[in-house]
Amino acid sequence: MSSQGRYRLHYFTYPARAEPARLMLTIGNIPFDDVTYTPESYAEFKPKAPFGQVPVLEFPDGSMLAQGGAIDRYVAKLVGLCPADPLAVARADEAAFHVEDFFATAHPEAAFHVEDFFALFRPTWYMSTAEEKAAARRAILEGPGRDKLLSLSRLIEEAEAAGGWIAGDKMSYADIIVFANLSLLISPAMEGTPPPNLYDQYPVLKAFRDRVARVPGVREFYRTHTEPIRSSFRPDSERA
Ligand SMILES: N[C@@H](CCC(=O)N[C@@H](CS)C(=O)NCC(=O)O)C(=O)O
Repeated sequence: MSSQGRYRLHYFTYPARAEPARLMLTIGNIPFDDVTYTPESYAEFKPKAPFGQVPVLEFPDGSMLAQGGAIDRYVAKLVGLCPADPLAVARADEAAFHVEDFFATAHPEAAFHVEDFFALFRPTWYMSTAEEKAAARRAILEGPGRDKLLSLSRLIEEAEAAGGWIAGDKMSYADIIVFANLSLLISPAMEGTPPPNLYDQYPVLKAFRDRVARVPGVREFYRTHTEPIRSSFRPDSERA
């Protein structure tokens, strides 16, 4: 049941698929209940979720919207972070789709053949030892991950030169999604691989991540969400 007049965003505590929506609602000053689950407490919500998964955005009337991408785009429109021009929206999506499938399911054998940058890392979550994970992630970072980071870097460099932001002259949901995924990649959630200083090798990505981290609503969010797992989402000068 939704609390009166407020959105409720259902997700796990960690800063992954729901993080862009959390940030955009904060930027737009839209009050919402950030309903976070542990694996244990999630079991009760799962049967109520439209597709049995989170994130889910629950509207004040109790109806629900699933799929992180749909939620992001709906919230972006609510708060003025969705461009009006169809081509600008396509540019936003181009960048967002390039990065946002971090959690897409891929078989370990297929890890180096998937298209999306973050999907590369998915199989490593299921490796049993820290050494195995670190070795697999290093291989990704030196191989296909590097190519993906370089293409993202080129995309951002060209977009910034053309308009200032990924989809033109205004910040959009694409900037928030790319920021959240770049920050997650170097979060303590990744257990040290990739290393927190990964973007020293990618100055465009480093400057971009830092720039979005300094947007007032974003900075404010991480001043009140101080869990270690979110330390990598802060501006560089405020990272521990
Ligand atoms: N395509 C969906 C995927 C959602 C998804 O994979 N959610 C995961 C957490 S990131 C989940 O709910 N896992 C628990 C479950 O499947 O019960 C989206 O983007 O929202």
